[in-house]
Amino acid sequence: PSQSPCDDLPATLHAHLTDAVATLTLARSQKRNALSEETILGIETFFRSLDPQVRAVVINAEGDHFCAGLDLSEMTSRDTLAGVAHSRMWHRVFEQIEGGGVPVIAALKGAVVGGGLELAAACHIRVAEESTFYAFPEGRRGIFVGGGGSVRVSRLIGLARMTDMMLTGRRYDGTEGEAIGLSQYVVPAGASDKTAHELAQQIVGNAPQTTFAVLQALPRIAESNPRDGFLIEALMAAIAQGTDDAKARMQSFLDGSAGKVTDS
Ligand code: 1HE
Repeated sequence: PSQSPCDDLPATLHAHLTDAVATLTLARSQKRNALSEETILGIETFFRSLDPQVRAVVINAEGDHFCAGLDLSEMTSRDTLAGVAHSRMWHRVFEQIEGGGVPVIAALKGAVVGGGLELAAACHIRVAEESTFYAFPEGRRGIFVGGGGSVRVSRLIGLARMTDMMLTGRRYDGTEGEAIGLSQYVVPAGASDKTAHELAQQIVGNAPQTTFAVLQALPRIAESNPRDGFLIEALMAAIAQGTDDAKARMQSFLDGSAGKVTDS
């Protein structure tokens, strides 16, 4: 069954729900899916109103480009303080994507630039078509990243590559992007949405305690000093193992009724 998971979205976003997978589509291809304030707030509305039955989200886009970043036509009207508030608003919304408790997969193609790359970086898995190109045009526009890119993209590719992208306007294509960590997958033209939904289906079958551990504990462990990280890991492992769900899954492997690692 396919239905709308959220009735209150701006015209620049579409959403639908199929079983436990919700899809959010950037639907402003005539402006290359540039992110207006209304669209950013619509993304927040979508994530805040997600039904608890949703176990994975795919963010995809209409047209040839995932997202051309910040809507530059709205920038000129903002003074300094309003600019800070605007950036903090993006942070709040993207934190909802990254920390909302549901795995989010981005299906990328064409331009993934500026704020579009920041949006992609807030997702947990990125599937890029070969047509994808990544860049930070902020340097050329005389501005700086404001949607969390200095933290999230630096973490994905390292400070040196982030510095180079911002100073020189360097672009990476889909294949190069996968090699340096901008996406986890690279797929042929037209295939990102299908692959993203296939991955979502695999995630839906995971135990909730594992999804919780991966989304909530793993990033904290990565930011911790190793001694704290080992402790959080041990606590999280014990909590996951102690669930009836984990015990049932391990028993079904021992009974021979659960798949092996080598099964597809
Ligand atoms: C836009 C935007 C936009 C396109 N804001 N309107 N982002 C950028 O600096 C990227 C700017 N965009 C581009 O470089 C190109 O548009 C693309 C490479 C993405 C696509 O090129 P193309 O030839 O397919 O399309 P186009 O003809 O350039 O654009 C089609 C329309 O979309 C056109 O409007 P039209 O009314 O003349 O048809 C463009 O003006 C419009 N458009 N991109 C507004 N970004 C939280 S801080 C984040 C900071 C940033 O993200 S800075 C990076 C901004």
